[in-house]
Amino acid sequence: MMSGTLEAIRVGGMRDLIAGARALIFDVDGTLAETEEVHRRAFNEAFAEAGLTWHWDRGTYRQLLRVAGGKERIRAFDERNAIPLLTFAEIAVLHRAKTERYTALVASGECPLRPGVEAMLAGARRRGQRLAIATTTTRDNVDALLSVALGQDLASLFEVIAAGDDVPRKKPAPDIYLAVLAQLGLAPSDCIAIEDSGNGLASASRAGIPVVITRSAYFPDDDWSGALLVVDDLAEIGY
Ligand code: XBP
Ligand code: MG
Repeated sequence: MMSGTLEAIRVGGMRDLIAGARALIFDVDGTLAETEEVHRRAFNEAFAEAGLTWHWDRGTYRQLLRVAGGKERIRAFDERNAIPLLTFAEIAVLHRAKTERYTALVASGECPLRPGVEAMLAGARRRGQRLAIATTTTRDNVDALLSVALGQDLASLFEVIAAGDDVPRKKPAPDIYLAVLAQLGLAPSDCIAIEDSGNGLASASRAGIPVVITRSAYFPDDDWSGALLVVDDLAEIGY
């Protein structure tokens, strides 16, 4: 049998499995939209506004993305200096400025949804599947993206949104997914997580949730061991 036919059968079988889940739990950055270039721009504009000489190019940002969470990322970068420049409190102020910049950029339409996302959400609504979000990013960023890229109607479909500092430990720790499961009142096996990064795969997997990976610009080839399915984008699954 041609490999293409096998591939079509495999993805088709997974489509039914995904459609049969009681809830779909979406990551945000890199999954709903390719947001990380806008995050990177917002970080750099906040650094300049604060009078810092820091500038994160794509290569530096790709390395720093291994650290989930903007505040934690800034601290990891600052700690490369023999004597870090910023206190935790100063990092928090800088990160709030970055978030304001990011939400303004998202509001101007900088982050369209990735292919297949809207169709998957509409399909979930038709099937009566519950929807949730489990993300490392800041809640303000989620609200900005959902309202601009999805509109209030589809945004209101997300019954549970767990974000950023809602939990003590960010991805790859399972905390954010465990928080979503608790709020949904569902078992891990009732759900499917949709993620774009190795940190996200580890976080959902440690919570016992099967994971579909939609590869993103900053994470084209992480270690996807243990993923249920890996696609280039959700349009491949097709709803
Ligand atoms: C991705 C992250 C976030 C963003 C930046 O989140 O790790 O830190 O890069 O957003 P996810 P903040 O893929 O889990 O959606 O600066 O608000 O953290
Ligand atoms: Mg992500």
